[in-house]
Amino acid sequence: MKSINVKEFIDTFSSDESYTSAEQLKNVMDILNDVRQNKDQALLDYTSRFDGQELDEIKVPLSYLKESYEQLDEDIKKALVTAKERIEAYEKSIKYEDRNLGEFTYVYRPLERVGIYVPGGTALYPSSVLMTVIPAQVAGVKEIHVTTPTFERNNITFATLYLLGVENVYTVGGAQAVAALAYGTETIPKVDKIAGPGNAYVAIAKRLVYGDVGIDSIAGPSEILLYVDESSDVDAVVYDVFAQAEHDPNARTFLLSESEAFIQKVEQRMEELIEDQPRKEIIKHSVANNHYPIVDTRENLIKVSNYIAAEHVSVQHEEEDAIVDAIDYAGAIFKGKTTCEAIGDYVAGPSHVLPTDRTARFSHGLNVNDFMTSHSIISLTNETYQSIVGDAAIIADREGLFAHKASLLVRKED
Ligand code: HSO
Ligand code: ZN
Repeated sequence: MKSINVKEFIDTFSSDESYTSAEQLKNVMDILNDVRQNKDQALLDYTSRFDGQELDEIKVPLSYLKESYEQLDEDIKKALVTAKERIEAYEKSIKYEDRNLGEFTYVYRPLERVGIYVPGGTALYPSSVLMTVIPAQVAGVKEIHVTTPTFERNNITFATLYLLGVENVYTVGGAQAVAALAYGTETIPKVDKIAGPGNAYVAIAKRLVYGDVGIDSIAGPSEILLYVDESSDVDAVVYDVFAQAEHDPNARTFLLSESEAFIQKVEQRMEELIEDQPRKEIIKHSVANNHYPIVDTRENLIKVSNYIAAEHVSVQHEEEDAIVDAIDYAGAIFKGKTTCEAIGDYVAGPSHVLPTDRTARFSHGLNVNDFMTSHSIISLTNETYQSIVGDAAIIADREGLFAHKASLLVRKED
């Protein structure tokens, strides 16, 4: 076990998850340009080249979505409905509303057309469909277009999209999917904003198209910071570490405690349980390279937690209130020994699309308000206008913008 001192940790911890090589950048730029020029044909070519699938068309027939849903077992149908209802209720409860402030009104409007990227390929994530599409639906987005590198005719991603009533689904993944949503093809329309997690190429493509189109965030590998003490349940903590680690060999786990003895217990139990994990190869790789047990004082651990601003922070500690209060930056905080991170992945309510790789210092988890835009309506009374127009005119004069000054003064009453 490596137990790290905080100062040392902050000085030496460098996060290079978002590092993009010049070669990767060039590959993605070539894909973006190709899709921009050759549209659907480029999508079909990449799907054949990268995914080994010869498709005649990109759009998934509605009948495929429907048959996928109909073939689900009752238990998973029920589970998806539970998740859907809880996620909807949460998003409705946090949705911004217009604010009437007298001479000003601040209004929120749903985006017109959004693109959602749903990961596919090696694993299917119906939960990511729920966690991205529902916030957009609650916002009132008029058109939702989903791309996913998923080809199997009957699959749970299609089934979940059917449950949510999404009809515009395209079997295209990677940077080419982002390009299609950003610039439009014969089949896929250009959208206003792209949301949803994807692999490194999707992340690079999202960075590059930003400005032509809005994006939610740049997703990196998943991460958790656990704050534990002698009162925590050793096995529960171990499974929380494994639950993150099994996502990705690059997933990161930070295990913070004031008690060296407790950390040692967890580390030992990890060794005992790791061999029985079905995804042990990924877990071992992740734990070997990206697992950080840290022992220090409360004050220092809070500093480290705010520095890392982890995607998930799980506080399983006798003094959970004080610790949670002291944490300023996190994608989401899971408070208490029962509310584990995995419940948030599926059914708790808030979206599991959260900022990674220290980006929670300046951004937040995906939610209904990311699918809305806002503007102010300014409508001054004549009395207010007359009381401030002189000041505006003086500033216009000093800026040398004389038409501005005239526009102001032409309305001034003597
Ligand atoms: N923990 C992942 C989301 C996920 N987990 C999906 C299971 N399925 C990122 O927050
Ligand atoms: Zn997860």
